[in-house]
Amino acid sequence: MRRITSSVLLRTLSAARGGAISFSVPNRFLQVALYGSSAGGARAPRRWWFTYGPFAGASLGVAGALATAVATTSAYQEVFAKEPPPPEALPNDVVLYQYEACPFCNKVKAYLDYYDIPYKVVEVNPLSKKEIKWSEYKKVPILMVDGEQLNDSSAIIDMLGEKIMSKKKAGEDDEETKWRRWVDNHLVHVLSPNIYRNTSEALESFDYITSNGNFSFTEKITVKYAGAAAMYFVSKNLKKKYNITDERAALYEAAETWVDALNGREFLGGSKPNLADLAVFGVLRPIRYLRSGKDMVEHTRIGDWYSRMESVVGESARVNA
Ligand SMILES: N[C@@H](CCC(=O)N[C@@H](CS)C(=O)NCC(=O)O)C(=O)O
Repeated sequence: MRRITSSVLLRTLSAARGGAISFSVPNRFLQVALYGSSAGGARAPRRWWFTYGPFAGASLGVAGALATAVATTSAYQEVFAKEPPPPEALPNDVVLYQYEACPFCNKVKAYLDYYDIPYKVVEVNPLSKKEIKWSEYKKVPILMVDGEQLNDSSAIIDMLGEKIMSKKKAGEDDEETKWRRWVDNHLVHVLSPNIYRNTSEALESFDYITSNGNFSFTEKITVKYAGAAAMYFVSKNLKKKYNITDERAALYEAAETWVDALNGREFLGGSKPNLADLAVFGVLRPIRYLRSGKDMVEHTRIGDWYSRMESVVGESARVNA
């Protein structure tokens, strides 16, 4: 415990000193940082059970209600259906090494969930990383597909697209590619300054992180308070690094930019989400039910699209508990 506390404090000091922090300094925290949103992700309620389920037609009598329910549900599912691969293309064994609220991991999960590719999850301890000791690549997500190791969220998604979905990679100038790049180069950098904006939001974030992550009992307590304090300072440096003056304004602007990109379409992909929709949804999932995510939905037009994404991505394809 003392070792963790002092290393956290050391990093806090180095960040607070305001010098240029090397990426490895905030990274140790970033990896824990976006960690553990139980309110979002796969556990988010499936809204359509309420909106389109049998209760929708209750006032029409039993037969009418059932007919309405069946019709509306299937009409809904037709529009918002998942797109599973042909069964013969499904791999036998897919294992995701992740941190629960890491935005990059959630991007991969959004893909696996939407395409209904069953996967197991191994939650990595961000301090010891003992679950990925065998790997030379030390970041998450790592995806093992029938024994083959895939690293880096965007590369993983490209590989899965080619191997399982038999999809050709979109061109560099393609709209989908452009917005996927925007997610990796812009959107993800706006998240940390927001979820650690002030002490109460930093504590809220670390409460999620420690409640849902793979930590020992002592790590949980230490990481919650020391991590929140450290990230509060680190996020100030991240703001400087990415030229963000007002973090909330930057988050709202990103959300509005995305809605503008939709240009009236249900999804960027049209009537079905494409990889950019899945990427934006995936990285926003861990923050959606934190203060920053609630503010974002309240103050921008992104909520409708986000709800559609929640519905269409549906239940998790994760197979282990
Ligand atoms: N470009 C990578 C970034 C992955 C990444 O930075 N993951 C963080 C967790 S959110 C991590 O593992 N950091 C560990 C470290 O930097 O040591 C991707 O898209 O997968």
